[in-house]
Amino acid sequence: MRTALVYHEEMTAARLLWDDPECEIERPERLTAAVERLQQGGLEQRCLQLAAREASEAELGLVHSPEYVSLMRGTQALSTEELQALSAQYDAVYFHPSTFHCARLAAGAALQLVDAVLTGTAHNGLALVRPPGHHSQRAAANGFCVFNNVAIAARYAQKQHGVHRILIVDWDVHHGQGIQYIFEEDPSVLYFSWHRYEHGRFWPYLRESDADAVGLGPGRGFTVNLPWNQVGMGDADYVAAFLHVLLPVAFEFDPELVLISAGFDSAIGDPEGQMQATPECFAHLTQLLQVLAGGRVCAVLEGGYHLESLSQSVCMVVKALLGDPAPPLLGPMVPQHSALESIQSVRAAQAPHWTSLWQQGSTPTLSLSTCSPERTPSPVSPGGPKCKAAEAQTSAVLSSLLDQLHLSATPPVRMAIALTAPAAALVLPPDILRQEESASREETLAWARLHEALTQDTAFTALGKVLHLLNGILDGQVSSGIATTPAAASTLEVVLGQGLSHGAQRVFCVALGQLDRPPDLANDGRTLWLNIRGKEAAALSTFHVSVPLSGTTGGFLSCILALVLPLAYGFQPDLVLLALGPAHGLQDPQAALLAALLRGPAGGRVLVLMEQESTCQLVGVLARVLHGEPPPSLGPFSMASPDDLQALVHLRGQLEAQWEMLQVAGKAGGQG
Ligand code: Q9C
Ligand code: ZN
Repeated sequence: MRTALVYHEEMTAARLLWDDPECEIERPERLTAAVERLQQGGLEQRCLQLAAREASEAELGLVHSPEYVSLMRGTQALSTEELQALSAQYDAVYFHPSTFHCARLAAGAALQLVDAVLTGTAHNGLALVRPPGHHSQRAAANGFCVFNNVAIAARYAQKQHGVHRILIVDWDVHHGQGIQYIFEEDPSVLYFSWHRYEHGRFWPYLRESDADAVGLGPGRGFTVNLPWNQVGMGDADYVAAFLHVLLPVAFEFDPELVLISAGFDSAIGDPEGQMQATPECFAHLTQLLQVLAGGRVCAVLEGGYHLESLSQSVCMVVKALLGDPAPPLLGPMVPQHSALESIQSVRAAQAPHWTSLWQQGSTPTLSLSTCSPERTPSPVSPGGPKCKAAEAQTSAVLSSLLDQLHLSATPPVRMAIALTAPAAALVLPPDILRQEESASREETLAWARLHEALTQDTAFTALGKVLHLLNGILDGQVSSGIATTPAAASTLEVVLGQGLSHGAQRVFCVALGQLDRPPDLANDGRTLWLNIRGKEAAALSTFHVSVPLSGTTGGFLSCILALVLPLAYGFQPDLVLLALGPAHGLQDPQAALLAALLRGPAGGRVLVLMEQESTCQLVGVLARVLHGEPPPSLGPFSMASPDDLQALVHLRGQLEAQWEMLQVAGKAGGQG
């Protein structure tokens, strides 16, 4: 895993030379603060550090007019008064004698990053640049941006490296109208932007920033705008936007390269954005994008004006790029009504162009608390639907602070694997631990006694190893693990019991194949059980859900994005168990994608339990994704079947009142 970090100190040279309250936030300290924080966190040293080069004028010409490039070249020789006069020709722009040099370095840094990733020198990377780029247009500077770094990088990747489809994800809080204009007729570049919009009352006040701007001519459907109409959007809103809008479309598009217009003015504390998303959220957003394009993700800095928030968010993105598990999201995971309205409107506007958006929003008619024979318990705060007692909140805050102390440190071992039989054919990265140790005989016996199947020789040995692995995860020694066993069902039951009694507040259990929910499992909100298999879609209770396994890539993806991950992020487990039972029916790339995405919700704490006879191939694939490598491609996109869609809509209808991360509409009965 190699992550490139492209930077050049000379990009700190440009600065505002006169009084302008609108422009003064775009300061050199933005870069120095971020770089210092990366050094302090030991992150810079883990990256492949590259010094930015200047983009050539021919390269700038991939996007900008020759006249505009000449005009910018001329700024190097202007007096302060002349610079100020030229700046006034544009909206929210200032020039400095070093601006041209800095802006060429900024564009060049993006090109170098693309070169490193597309030649295989690095797997992914970040370019720390200023001036930013996404507002800049063919012949105009705008919004602190001079050259459109990301747009130039996209055209360069296509021309120099023969890349066909590129996804640009613009998570800056402003609309990158420059990128939109450059690619609006081009179906080879999918541009996604969310932005503070407030029904058009926020800068840059453009009608074409709204959700109904979808691109022009052959580019229709390849511009995806998600306008936020209120400030205060947070982690739940951002994750919901990715799960319900960006990722379905992105998988269907199947990009070969992902460019991120990585502005951090969309993070908490930023004076421009006024949003609430935590720095940790940006690790999750990055991780969610790393399952695309074979992990070829290039992030390029755009905005971000609160130095502390900016620096922390940058660190989170770099950690995620390096493959470290993302810290858990600890705030309430309930999207805001206004966010759901925005999600609904962009899904409606894009539905004609993307089959992956065809499942309709549904009316939450059947509430489980009224239709289920089982009582709906209050789950343990904060990980579940609606429990807002004041004391519970206070103790939850305290315990999550304590959790954070314990959980935020990255475990020394990222991935351990405990096999029942030696697998010589299994080739793994060297820092994956092959665990030989077992839990003590007493501990193992105490659990084995409760299950006939576990007293048998191999099953008992396997149980000892599984318990040791689980304890390592619960103690924060190991992040994730894989264990094999000849008795998956009983072992899973023991792991659940041990997990819940030794430190885990909530466990999310995803069971595939012939594995039933243990009959005596308490329905106390501490275990969320999801079965993927069979024919039936049913929510047997708020905490017991069954969904069929789809045969199509579209159906499988919808199941993960529209059901599994919303439940997982809404539940906020501190451990995920992924159990592959007999006849689980998953293809290797499907299992890999599921495992990669399940690293998110529980801070990377994933334990995979597999039947002993699972192939070496599957064990290896899962080990690598849990170690942080990108999953292999699912293969060509095929539409979800009507039955798949019906199952998901049915489950959403049953569950969305309790699990609000499932919602895709602001009002009952909305479509999209
Ligand atoms: N208070 C970037 O983030 N001023 N550019 C808006 C609203 C211009 C932002 C005024 C903001 C430009 C790259
Ligand atoms: Zn911005």
